[in-house]
Amino acid sequence: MLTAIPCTIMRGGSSKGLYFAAADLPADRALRDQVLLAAMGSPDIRQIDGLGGAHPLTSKVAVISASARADADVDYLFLQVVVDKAQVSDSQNCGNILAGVGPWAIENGLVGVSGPVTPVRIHMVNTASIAVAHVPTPGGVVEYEGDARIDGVPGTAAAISIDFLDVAGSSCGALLPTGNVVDEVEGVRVTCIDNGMPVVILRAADFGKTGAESPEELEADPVLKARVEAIRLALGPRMNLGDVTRKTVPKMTLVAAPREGGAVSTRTFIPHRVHEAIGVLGAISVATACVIPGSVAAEVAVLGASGGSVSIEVEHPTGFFAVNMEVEPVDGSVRVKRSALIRTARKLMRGEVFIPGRVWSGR
Ligand code: NQM
Repeated sequence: MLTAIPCTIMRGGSSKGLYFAAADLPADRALRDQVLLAAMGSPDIRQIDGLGGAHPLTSKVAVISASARADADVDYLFLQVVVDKAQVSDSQNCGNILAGVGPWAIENGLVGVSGPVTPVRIHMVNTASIAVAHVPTPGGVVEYEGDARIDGVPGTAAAISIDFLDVAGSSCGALLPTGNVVDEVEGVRVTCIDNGMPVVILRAADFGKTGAESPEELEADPVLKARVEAIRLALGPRMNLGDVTRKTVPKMTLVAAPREGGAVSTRTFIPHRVHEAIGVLGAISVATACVIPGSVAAEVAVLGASGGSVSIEVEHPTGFFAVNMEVEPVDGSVRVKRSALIRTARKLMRGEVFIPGRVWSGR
């Protein structure tokens, strides 16, 4: 007996995942997680018995419903299905999968088209914060094709511009969760920051790295991985995240001076595999650290003219991630009034995913 559950597979930014209506999944969390593990084929490093792509970036889920909030059209809950463990985590948000939420909400009747571009106000449940996605809808339907290019994804697609309004401290309670611009842990100077994603920023040079290594080279270094993980576990409670042993945050970003004309070079552990690019909210957090005087990122970053409006090109293993921010200085740190960026998304498949057993009787 197989249970059929309606599902859309989408690429969101440089990630890929399964998009569900909340009403199509079990309300019981444990049962819901069991369904999602079966849908993805976890735990298994190949995810051979499911739809997952055998990497954290392709083992992601969006759960979407109409929002009861006055400031949002839809609620978006992000879930990370761990590839090789029977774990589903809501401990982080995902700005890449977010890129598919607006198109999905319009096509599933949760938001009406309001012109050639339809703004969709998205309540990001994981972090109780709001993003506004501007979805191209010429002729009254979602347009996926276009000429926007984002690094980490081949080809071009229609641009979805996304504004983040209030993401500072959304997971950790403060932009600088430890109260310091720099902390020392395990003998290494770090900057802990949360502008939408909890990130620990470390200097690549402090680990004997240049910051130009490939993800494969970094993942093949067991000493580096052990040091980075020890720092992550030590900082979890200090960043108000509690015991992070089974959590996918904080992300650990090695920074170095830019090599390609951007502002800063990055390599990010998410937190055990190394990202092929960088996460959306992860990039916003790193870019924010670059403009905080004295931070570990500011020490290596090369910034253009600073002012109220800044554009920071974050270099990553497969290109650049441009973050536009409106910032104002406050007591040696900054207040970010707004962050904006461009993503693209592609609807890949719509149908039903079949789950072994009669686990869920449907709506
Ligand atoms: O930081 C990967 C991704 C992400 C998260 C990760 C993301 C974000 O690239 O907003 O997008 O850091 O786990 O999808």
